Amino acid sequence: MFPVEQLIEHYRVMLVIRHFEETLNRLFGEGLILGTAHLCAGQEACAVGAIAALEPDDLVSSNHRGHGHFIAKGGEPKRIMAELFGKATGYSGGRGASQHMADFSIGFLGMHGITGGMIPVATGAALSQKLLNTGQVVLCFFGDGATGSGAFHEAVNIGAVWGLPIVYFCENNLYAMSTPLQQAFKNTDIAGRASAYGIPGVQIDGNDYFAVRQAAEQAVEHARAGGGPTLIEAQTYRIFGHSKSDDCQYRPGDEEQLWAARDPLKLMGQRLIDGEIISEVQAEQLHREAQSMVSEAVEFARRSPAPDPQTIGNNLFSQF
Ligand SMILES: Cc1ncc(C[n+]2csc(CCOP(=O)(O)OP(=O)(O)O)c2C)c(N)n1
Ligand SMILES: [Mg+2]
Repeated sequence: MFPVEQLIEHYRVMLVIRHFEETLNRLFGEGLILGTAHLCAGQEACAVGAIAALEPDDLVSSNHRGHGHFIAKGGEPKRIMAELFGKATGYSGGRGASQHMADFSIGFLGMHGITGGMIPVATGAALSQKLLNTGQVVLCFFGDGATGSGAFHEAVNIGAVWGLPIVYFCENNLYAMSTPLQQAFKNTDIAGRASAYGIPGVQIDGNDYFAVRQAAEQAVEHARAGGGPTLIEAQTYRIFGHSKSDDCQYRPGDEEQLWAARDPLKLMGQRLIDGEIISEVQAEQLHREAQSMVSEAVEFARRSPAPDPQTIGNNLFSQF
C-alpha cells in the first residue's frame, strides 16, 4: 500500500482544490472575478491520484479545467488566485486568467482554452524527453470531448508509433459542455480506442484516488521503461456547470445525486478514517486548514497590485 504520510498529504491537497473551486464559484457569484473559469470540483481524485504517480521532475500538461492539475503539481494557490483576480502577482502577471497559466520550474506545461490543443504539445514534450534521454515522463490531461478532436488522434498515434514516454489521461466527466457522451460518440468506450493505436487502454473509477494512482503508476512505469504511451479513461463527474454561466439544466437530477454519493473527497476521507490513518477530528482539522489556505490566497489576491499600465506592451509577439 501507499505510504501513510503521502495519503494524508494528498487528501489535504484534494481538500485545498475543492475549497479553491468552491470559493471561486462564490466569488464569481459576487462579481469579484471577471472573465470565466471551468471548475474541477468533483474531479480531484484524477488530478491528485495521477500526479501522485510522478516524480517531481516529470511533466504535466493540462486543459481549460486546470486549477486542480496545477495545484496538485505544486502550483501556489495564492498565485493562481491572484491570476484570477487579474493581479500582477498572478502566474501570468494578471494577463492570462483561468486558462492560461504555466510554471516550467515545477514541470507544469500549462493550461489551454483550445479543446485538445495541449495533446500535441504534451506529445512534443515527450518527444524531447526521449531524444534528450532525460528519463522524464509526461502526463497529459484532457476531457472526453477532446477525444473527438483530430489533434487527439494525430498526437496519440504518433506518440504510440514513436514509443514516447507519455500517459494520455482522459477525465471522462460524461459531458462536453452540455453534450452528453452518447450524443458525441457512437462508440463511447474511450479506453477501447487505445487498440486503434496499438497501446494499452484502461478504464478506471476516476473518483477513487487509489484506483487512479494505481493505474497511473502502472502507466508511468511502462512509459519510463520505454514501453510508450498508455491511454487511461477515468470516469468522473464535475459538480458545477461547464463554466460559470451554466446551471446544468441538461443533467438529470438522479444522475447528479448518484455521483454526489460517490464524491471523491467523501470516498477518500472515509477510506482514511476506516483504515485508522486519520480520525474524524483530524479530517475536520484538514478541512479547516484547507479552507484557511484558500482564504489566505483570496486575501493575497485582493491586496496585490494591478499590473502596471506601463507594461501593457510586454510579452507580446507584435509590438504597437
Ligand atoms: C477547438 C475548440 N472547440 C470548441 C471549444 C469550446 N469548448 C470549450 S470546452 C469544450 C468542451 C470540452 O469538453 P471535454 O473535453 O469533455 O472537457 P470538460 O469541459 O468536460 O472538462 C468546448 C467544446 C474550444 N474551446 N476549442
Ligand atoms: Mg467532459
